[in-house]
Amino acid sequence: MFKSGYVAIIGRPNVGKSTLMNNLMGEKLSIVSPRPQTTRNNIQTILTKKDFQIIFVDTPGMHKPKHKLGEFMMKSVSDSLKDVDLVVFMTTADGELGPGDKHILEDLKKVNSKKFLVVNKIDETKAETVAETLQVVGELVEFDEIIPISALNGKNTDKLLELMVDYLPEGPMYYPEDMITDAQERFIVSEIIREKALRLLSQEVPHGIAVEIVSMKQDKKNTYHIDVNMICEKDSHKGIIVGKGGLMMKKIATYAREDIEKLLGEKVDLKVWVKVRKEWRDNPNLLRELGYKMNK
Ligand SMILES: Nc1nc2c(ncn2[C@@H]2O[C@H](COP(=O)(O)OP(=O)(O)OP(=O)(O)O)[C@@H](O)[C@H]2O)c(=O)[nH]1
Ligand SMILES: [Mg+2]
Repeated sequence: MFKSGYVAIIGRPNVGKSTLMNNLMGEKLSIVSPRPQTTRNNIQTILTKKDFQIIFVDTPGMHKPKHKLGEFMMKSVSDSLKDVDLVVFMTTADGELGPGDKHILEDLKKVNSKKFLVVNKIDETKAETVAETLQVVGELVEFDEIIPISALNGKNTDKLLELMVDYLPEGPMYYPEDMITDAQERFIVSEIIREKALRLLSQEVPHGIAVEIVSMKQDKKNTYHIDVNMICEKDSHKGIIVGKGGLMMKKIATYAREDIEKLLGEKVDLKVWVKVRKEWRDNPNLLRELGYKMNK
């Protein structure tokens, strides 16, 4: 019997959702950083084996939106919960629940699909705290399975995958077997650049950054020439991104280029320009242009 279905991974920002999806895929397809609100779009990846196909949906961390971009992100999460076969609610073991988690759990009660509770980062938490968290959360919502894991070092993730397959319905192959994501190459490239900015820049600057691919072309030698705009919100932020003597910008571009070359398997010539677009996170037209489109 061939099984297939959609598995959405939801939870607060920074709990490790994207790390888990990458671990289950065995490939880095969703960007990861120590900063909350790294993921901004639903990222779909496809894991196909002999007897199953899972479509994972990595979602933005759930939070109270402070601007239109945040509203887009939260709409993406609620969209991900429609028509999925299984919802993985991920949290970390803090022993008690913050208001963020409580809010998500209330939403989760209304969801009809199967539900797993996954407590992540057990590599850095005491076993007692993990047990307390499992109990507190388990009392609020009924879960089909409860699994403590470490997405970072892969502890229990094989077990989690096995359980996911157990709960999947019989179904068709939705995507060709060699397809691992439905995301466009351009999108992944822009995300890689944003990830480097998130990791290398400090304070509030990285949250106000978007990356726009201006052009991406291959020459006769197969080298990719990629021109991008890095959008930020303030002139002062532009100064920080560029850095003294352009050093910060160079660092971001160098790290990004290395990853993009691995992704595309070809040499890459990457040019980045920094542009200021005041309050772009609240500007519907700019949001749309940058790919944060609210459908309906
Ligand atoms: N120690 C430890 N760190 C982890 C684990 N899983 C993820 N992390 C780290 O937690 C941070 C956040 O990971 P992400 O995967 O970006 O978290 P996320 O839930 O996707 O975050 P958003 O996209 O912002 O919602 C990164 O620094 C990861 O390396 C884990 O199992 N153990
Ligand atoms: Mg993420």
